[in-house]
Amino acid sequence: MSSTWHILGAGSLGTLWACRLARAGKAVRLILRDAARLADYQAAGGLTLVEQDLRSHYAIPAETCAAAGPIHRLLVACKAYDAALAVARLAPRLGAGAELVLLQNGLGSQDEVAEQVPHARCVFASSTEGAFREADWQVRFAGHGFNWLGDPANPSVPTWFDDLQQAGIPAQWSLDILGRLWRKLALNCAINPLTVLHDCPNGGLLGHLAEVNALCDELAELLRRCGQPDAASGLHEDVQRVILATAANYSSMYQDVRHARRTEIHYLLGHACRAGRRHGLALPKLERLHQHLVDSLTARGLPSA
Ligand code: NAD
Ligand code: KPL
Repeated sequence: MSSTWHILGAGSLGTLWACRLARAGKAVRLILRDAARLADYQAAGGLTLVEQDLRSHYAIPAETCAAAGPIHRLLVACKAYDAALAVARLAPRLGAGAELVLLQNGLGSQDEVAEQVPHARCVFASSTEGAFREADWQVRFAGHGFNWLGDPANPSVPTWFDDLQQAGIPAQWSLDILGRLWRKLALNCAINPLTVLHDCPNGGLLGHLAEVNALCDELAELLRRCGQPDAASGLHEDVQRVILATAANYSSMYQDVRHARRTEIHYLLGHACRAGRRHGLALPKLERLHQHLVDSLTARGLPSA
């Protein structure tokens, strides 16, 4: 079985992972959207990773999804709303025993992907690393953060897990990856939409703590109802800690909106509201927040799902 890392999506996180794996001598191949993107990439001659103003260049081979040949190990680094369709196009190349690592934030996209490849193993990841695109094929790494990986269906650690440590990718295998993803989703729901609606950095929410706490009440109740009591425990304090620790930063959703990019609302606040409805749980504050956010995105001409 080939040990090549195929990386689907050469955006911020895809580039960060691809460059670190290639630097450690691992076999890596990028899968780009179409022939035009592939030609553009080939003209650029590779990916550039910028770390503390140190630029390194990696001429990683690339192909489009239309290429032939089996894929055994796939890192899915698209946005949550693109992941299932992108994987569906690769499904014929993903045979029995294939393993996917899903880097998407929020919840819901992991199940959508798994439906496309029922015979493959899907490892979920929750990442707090930060990277952003400076130019085409060039990504800056913020230089800190961590990755938790786990498989709700299978506790055994994948054979390739040591590759991450060898590549300097900070990671731990988690036996409670769903709890981790739910906790991050709750943090994102309590912070990100309010930063958009109040047009402020994370620290601006210190002036709206009653509103933040009321959302945390509903989010904690939702987590408990969804069988995630550990993710609910200490949520209010954790949200305030993150607001203080990232006071000068703008949330990822704020930045998406500012740059007129589609947000992942469907897999964050949208997922929380859908889960509440499925459990017959009234979440009036989260539902109102969701509606205000949808209205705000629509007014800006951005997708609201
Ligand atoms: P991004 O937009 O920078 O990159 C996504 C890439 O996927 C783009 O290059 C896009 O062209 C590509 N893509 C989409 N559909 C494709 C297809 N069918 N075939 C090939 N390529 C395709 O996104 P990102 O910031 O790297 O985020 C990826 C995921 O990681 C998101 O869910 C995000 O929330 C999560 N995340 C990102 C960061 C970060 O710092 N960037 C941190 C934590 C989590
Ligand atoms: O993850 C975040 C984001 O901006 O998406 C934090 C910093 C935790 C704010 O919710």
